[in-house]
Amino acid sequence: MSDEAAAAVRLIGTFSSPMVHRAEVALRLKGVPYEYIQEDLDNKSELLLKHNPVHKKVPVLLVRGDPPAAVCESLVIVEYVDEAFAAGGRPDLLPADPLARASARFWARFIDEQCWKSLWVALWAADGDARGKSAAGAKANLKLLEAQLLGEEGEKRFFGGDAIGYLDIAAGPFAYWLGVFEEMAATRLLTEEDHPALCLWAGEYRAVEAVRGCLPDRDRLLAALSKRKGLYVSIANAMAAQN
Ligand SMILES: N[C@@H](CCC(=O)N[C@@H](CS)C(=O)NCC(=O)O)C(=O)O
Repeated sequence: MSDEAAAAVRLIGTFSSPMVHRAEVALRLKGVPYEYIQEDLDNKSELLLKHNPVHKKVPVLLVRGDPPAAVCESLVIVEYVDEAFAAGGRPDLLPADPLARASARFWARFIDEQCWKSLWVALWAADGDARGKSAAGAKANLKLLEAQLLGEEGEKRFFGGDAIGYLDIAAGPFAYWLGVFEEMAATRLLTEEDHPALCLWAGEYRAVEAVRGCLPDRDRLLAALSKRKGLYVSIANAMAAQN
């Protein structure tokens, strides 16, 4: 895609969203200039509802033209950005090898479908028994993910090796947002004792310039997320009821 087309990229998001963070990191790593459109999730804009009528959630990436095309879902956006902005010596986010790509996608799906669910119930469910059971599952899930950082020659800096990539972006919310959620819920799930490699990775991830440049101020994030605590509890209760 040309630089002119890249300049037309707009991201609908909100600063407190870990899923929007994924999209921003992908754009920054690829060196794609973008305009950020701040969304108010308590009063959703026509623009968001029009372009993500299915889920009505951020992030949404608007690309090209009038009317623009919309790409929804954080990991779909990351893959789109990787493919659409491949030229010009930009770094690849997904590995080149098909097996490694499949593996990265598998673990990203594991993060979204299993890890977050177990973490969410462990952090927020009203039922103490459900919280306790889910905490054990969440820690075990994090341990499984952590094992992906251990290569044949020892611990890897990032999931794909020496350079940050797709799976790091998928797991990125664990490196910053999870600590804030843990503080709000007064529950520790990701610890240096249980997950030393994942904690080391989290430090490496936060230190990457493209990541550092779009991490929100922690106090501001804590204040914004705290306002949504009631919503988190009701989502976790519904998840616990399905188990
Ligand atoms: N699976 C979606 C999840 C997106 C998501 O949950 N976005 C939240 C903010 S983190 C949102 O827009 N929430 C608004 C709502 O649920 O009404 C993705 O990965 O993009």
